[in-house]
Amino acid sequence: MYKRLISFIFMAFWAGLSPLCADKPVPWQMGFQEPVTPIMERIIGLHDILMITITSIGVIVFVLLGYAVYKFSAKRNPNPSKTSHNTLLEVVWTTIPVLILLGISFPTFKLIYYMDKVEDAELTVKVVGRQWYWHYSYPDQEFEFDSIMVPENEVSDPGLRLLEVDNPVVIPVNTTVRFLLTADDVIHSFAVPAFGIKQDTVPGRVAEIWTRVTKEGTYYGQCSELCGSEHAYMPIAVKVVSKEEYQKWLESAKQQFAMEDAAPSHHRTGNEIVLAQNNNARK
Ligand SMILES: [Cu+2]
Repeated sequence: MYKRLISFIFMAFWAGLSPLCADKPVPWQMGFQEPVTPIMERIIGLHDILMITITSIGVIVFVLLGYAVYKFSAKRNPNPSKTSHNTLLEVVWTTIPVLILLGISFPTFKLIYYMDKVEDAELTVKVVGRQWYWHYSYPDQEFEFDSIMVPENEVSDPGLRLLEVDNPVVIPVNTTVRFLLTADDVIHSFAVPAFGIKQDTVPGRVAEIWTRVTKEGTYYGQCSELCGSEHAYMPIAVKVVSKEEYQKWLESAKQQFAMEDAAPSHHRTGNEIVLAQNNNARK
């Protein structure tokens, strides 16, 4: 009953918060972003269980501590007991925490294995972290492109400062997508909170994660591994569209980004972005 009540409060909390925090962080946001993948839903479920567990333990310990401080103060208890061992008590206070940890480990491992296993993916997107932007390719479609941050003075919405990019990566809704992740220079990390994704991209290695987004929209994340001076200027934007729209986008993207032997890409370098920011700040 107690547990149900707490879960209800958490659910009400999420429900109340969700209209506020669709897709991107908002000022004074307290909880997670609204989950849009089965992985993130499960992460929040585990978080709620753990929150109940640690809060209960904290309350019990503090109440016991307060009780001991009051009851056994020098004034109220001038002749303290000389007891130094109590076998039963020691067995109990060792066993109970072990059981609690074991209880926590089951749902945790279940979730880790769930996140780890890519079920038959319908689409593969390769993600390469570079100082300081993301590079995406669609190996089955033979095109690739860079995704560069939009400078502060050009963002479409002030809330998207340091989040908006020129070319978001596009994936279809309700489709299992496999991301293959690597890096060209140093370790970066591909993280999108609403998807429950955070994976280091390591030069010379390929990591694999999956996602299945259940709601259309544009979702934002940031590189989450300190990767150099412009670490803060390589956001991730994922646009999730209907399957029909995705097909249309594929056609236009193939034209736009066809694996060009053409001139070096048009993108702004990290330094140019910082210069633009600084110029903007001076104005
Ligand atoms: Cu990075």
